[in-house]
Amino acid sequence: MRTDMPQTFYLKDYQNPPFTVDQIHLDFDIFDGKTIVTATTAYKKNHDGDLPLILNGEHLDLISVKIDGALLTKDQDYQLDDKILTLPCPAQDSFRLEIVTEINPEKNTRLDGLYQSGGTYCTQCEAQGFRCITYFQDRPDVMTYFTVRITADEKTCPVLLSNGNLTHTGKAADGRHYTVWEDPIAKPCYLFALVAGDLVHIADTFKTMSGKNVDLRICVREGDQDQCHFAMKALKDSMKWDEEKYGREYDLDLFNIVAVSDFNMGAMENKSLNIFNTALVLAQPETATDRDFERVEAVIAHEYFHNWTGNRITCRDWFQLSLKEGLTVFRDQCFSGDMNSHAVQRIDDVDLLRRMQFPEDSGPLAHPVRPDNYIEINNFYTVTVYEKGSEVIRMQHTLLGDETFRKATDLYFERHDEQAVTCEDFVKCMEDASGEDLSQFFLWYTQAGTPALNAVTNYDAGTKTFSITLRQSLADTPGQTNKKPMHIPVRFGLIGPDGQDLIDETILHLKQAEQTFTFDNIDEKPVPSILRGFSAPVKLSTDLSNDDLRFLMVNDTDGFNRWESGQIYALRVLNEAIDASEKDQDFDLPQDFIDSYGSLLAQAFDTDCDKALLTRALSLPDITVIGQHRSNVNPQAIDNVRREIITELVEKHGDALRKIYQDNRSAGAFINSFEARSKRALQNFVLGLLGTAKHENAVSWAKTQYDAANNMTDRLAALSALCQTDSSERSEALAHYYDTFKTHQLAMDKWFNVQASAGRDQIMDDLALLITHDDFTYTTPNRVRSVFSAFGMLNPAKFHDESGAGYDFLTDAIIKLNGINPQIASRLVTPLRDWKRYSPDRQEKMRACLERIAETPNLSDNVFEIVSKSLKA
Ligand code: 0A1
Ligand code: ZN
Repeated sequence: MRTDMPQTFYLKDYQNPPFTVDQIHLDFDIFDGKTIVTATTAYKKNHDGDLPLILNGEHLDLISVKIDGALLTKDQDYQLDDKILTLPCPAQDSFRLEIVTEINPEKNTRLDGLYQSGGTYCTQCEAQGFRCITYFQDRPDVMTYFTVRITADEKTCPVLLSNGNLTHTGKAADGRHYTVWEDPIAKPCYLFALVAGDLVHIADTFKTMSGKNVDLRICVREGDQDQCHFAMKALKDSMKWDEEKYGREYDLDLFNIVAVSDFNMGAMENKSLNIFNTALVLAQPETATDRDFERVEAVIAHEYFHNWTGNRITCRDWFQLSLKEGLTVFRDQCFSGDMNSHAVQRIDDVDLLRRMQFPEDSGPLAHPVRPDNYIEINNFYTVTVYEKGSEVIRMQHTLLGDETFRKATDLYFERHDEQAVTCEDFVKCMEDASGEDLSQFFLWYTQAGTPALNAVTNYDAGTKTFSITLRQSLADTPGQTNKKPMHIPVRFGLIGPDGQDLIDETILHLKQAEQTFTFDNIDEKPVPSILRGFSAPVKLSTDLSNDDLRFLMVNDTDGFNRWESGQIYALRVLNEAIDASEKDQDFDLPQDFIDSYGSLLAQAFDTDCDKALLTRALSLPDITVIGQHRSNVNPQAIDNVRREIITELVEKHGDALRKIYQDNRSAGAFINSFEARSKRALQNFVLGLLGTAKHENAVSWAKTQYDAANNMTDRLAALSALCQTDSSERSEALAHYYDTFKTHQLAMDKWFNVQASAGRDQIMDDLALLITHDDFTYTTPNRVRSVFSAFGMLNPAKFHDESGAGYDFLTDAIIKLNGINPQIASRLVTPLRDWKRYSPDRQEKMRACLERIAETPNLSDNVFEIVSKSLKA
């Protein structure tokens, strides 16, 4: 166990920066093996006393420090440790500090600050990477004007990029050259970026709403250009959408995107120089799935939208991270809905929230959308800050209505442009534009945990009144007890026996622990549709019967609730079956359930069928979702029961399923429309179902599909089905895939992923082969995720094998990665985090693994925080 306790940072300790920065000039001299950074910064004293200037700096070799030209001496004129450089308060109110540091990007496997990816130098400064470049007040409320000069070898680094406008270029000695960049907009240092390397680009232009032309570029490695056109279209669509929906125009003449293969996250919104994981830029049908295309579109939009929600208006401190992330996720979700399908988008967003955020919110690392303390801020780029943060913005949109919400965001952009602000500042704009009092609503930012919402309904035929009583409660979370009732907007409808809405859809404002809402003049017993569109991130329980659910599955006008009713119904059936199996009792799948599944399948033959929605309706809740509704979770047992039920459904509806598969088989040229993608989704869903049920056609159909595939969606779905088996077709397809795609990194990630997530009995042997494969490496996060996240997150039945072998496998990787890339290591702990939810034997093994990690020498703050908090629970 680490004995030195790392520092915890608290929101309540926030203070204004003691010094502000008028401007900074950065000079990068890049050589193979070392980079010299000279930072010349104009500081201004920002307080009355004599506070020292405290500069953050890590992994740096300090060469020299000068104030107004005078060289300073260590220990005499300043103090230095491995994290902080402290200068006593200078006598003058304004002064120029020149700091020279040496860094070694070639050796940087942490992938923050300046590092190298495939020969290209690039930066990642959010949240605190800038301090690995030079000594600076590394905090988002220090905004300033950057000029940057980059000098490097002209042959190996013909392209030299930074933020803002290119102002000078020229030759330097020894075959070197330089560029100078000036960013006219003040920004915090986490938005600084630099790229130097041998890159090619595709170019386009966008004419903004005021008629300005913006040059757009996507820079990639030679050979990858053809895979950039979809991202370029997504960028232009995003720029247009932000103008139309939010009145936001792009503010510079140039917008660059650079794709690199080694990246800790998805992408980064650096001002005018976004840096992306290649996985979220490159997309062409032969190597990217339909899902990849959707993600590229969404993330391109997300980073672009940050230009206003994040960059022009940024966060005062990192506790406010959701100010930019929640809002920007909300914006990208709405964009994707507009580009594709709102109902499908909502279902997928809620599905993600439930599978990932609900467990976080009820586990040992539960934290509010606005956390109030952290050890390592990189651990707080969470689904709570992002996805629940987006739900919190969505609720404000719901409370204000579309028009007033727009007025409120206009006010926000006007009032806070070029400022670093708080979540309170945002909500105040919502209040000022609407006249609403959102003080109770603000609890959504400060109270952790998912509220439980219970609905009890009553119809009185005599008085023709319908009433609904809503009760809310919020469980304790680490550090938070006795929580207050929240303001929960419950979108609500009443449906008559003929399937018609009996009232105009309304919003019930639940503000107290319990409230009853009554509706008069309801002539017949209605079925209530509660929480339409999932209008609040809560766990809803109701007194609806299975008949009611089946009725809503067909009749609800709200697409989300039609899907939701089917899921609740399926969950009930699955849970009964699992209960029976745990008690060694027989269980007969209810005929009503079999029939209602058959009715859903029949929809596939309607000419106007929405196949994307239907595919989701046909999908049974997965092991993770089912597990959330149980205690002493045994994922293997859940998996067995789920497979049995699927097998029975396939037996009962074999003809329909076979016909749906054949009717929807891809044929002819590849089409990338929403309709075509929906059709592929249905086809591949059915193939997966047949595979799970070990249907007699499954292997041969999957192999035929694999062999005929002209796109990655069909190919990977077929390969995935084959990978569940021990057939010769599996080995043949894997070998063929390897031969075909061995030089394409992203396609190879899928080759690893599909094997690591397969439910084969030989999985531990498969994994051992994968991590000793020549193409495996611990230094590329995508490859690491393709094995370890795929296994830990997508393969619960095997990861939680009772032997504990899965836990040990992940633990070894975490310990290894702790020394290579702490951010990636700490994210890999997630599958072990909720150990207390599992069966006692599993709990014991998971806890032992967490302890083994805790005892690792030189444990990083990142891993320490997650592991120690998990163990404390
Ligand atoms: N702001 C980015 C997310 C991001 C955060 C940290 C990173 O490196 C450690 C990289 C990206 C976004 O929301 O897209
Ligand atoms: Zn973001």
